[in-house]
Amino acid sequence: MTDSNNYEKILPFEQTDNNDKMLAEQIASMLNKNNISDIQKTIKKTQKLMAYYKCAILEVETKFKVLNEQFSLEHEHNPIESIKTRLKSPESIAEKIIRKNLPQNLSSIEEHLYDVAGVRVICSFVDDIYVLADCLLQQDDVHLIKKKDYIKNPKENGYRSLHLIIETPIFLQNEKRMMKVEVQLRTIAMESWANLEHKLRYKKNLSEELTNVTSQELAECAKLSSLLDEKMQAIRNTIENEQI
Ligand code: 0O2
Repeated sequence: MTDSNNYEKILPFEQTDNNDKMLAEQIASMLNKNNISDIQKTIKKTQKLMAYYKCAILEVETKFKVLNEQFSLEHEHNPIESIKTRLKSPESIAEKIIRKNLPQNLSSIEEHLYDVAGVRVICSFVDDIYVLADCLLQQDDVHLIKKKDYIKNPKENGYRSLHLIIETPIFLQNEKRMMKVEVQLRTIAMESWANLEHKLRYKKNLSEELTNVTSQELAECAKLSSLLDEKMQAIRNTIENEQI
């Protein structure tokens, strides 16, 4: 699991050229290559692939920004509090490839890893999550690959979020390319719980006893966070029903 704070606003392309190169070199060095020319070719291909994922992130981020604007105009309400994006780190990509026992090459990343490009949408209310997800999935250039509803079915530790793996095109100079993007939709309460849980879980030097106590307390916090979401939604419904 990568640090939730890896989800950041992405920089304009011109500022990320060096980062891209480093990223591509790191990933290429993890793939099985024997000679310099092979390594150079792989670096170039990796750099390209990562740039495509960045483009896909931009496309999906824009789709949500457009929806937010439209809601603001038509319903005088912005469903989105903030959007965070992240490109999966080379370490995380390598860890997943090895853990899942997948072939260590670039096509394997494209074919089997669904979360290299990540877009996280943070909403004020639970209902908005489902409205936004529906609006996104209705778009004719968005194809749903997989949906995991951890809001209706929270994970055992209390983790909640709606996850969508989608495929959407990016349009290059002479090519249309379908790219996979993981979209996570959550409320502010879910985001704050997940960030704290992630930080605490990665404290490696806790005793077993403390780890157990902490897990129970985190589960309790998850229930409170869910209750908070329910109450905020109920208040909003009451106010909206009262409005003439
Ligand atoms: P990263 O790089 O941080 O995003 P799958 O991709 O389906 O093979 P997985 O990991 O079971 O594998 O998918 P799932 O359950 O949909 O989780 C994907 C992402 O959701 C995780 O990313 C986290 O960002 C988030 N997530 C899932 N469960 C938890 C949890 O219990 N706590 C927190 N804080 N976040 C969670 P990755 O893949 O771990 O890495």
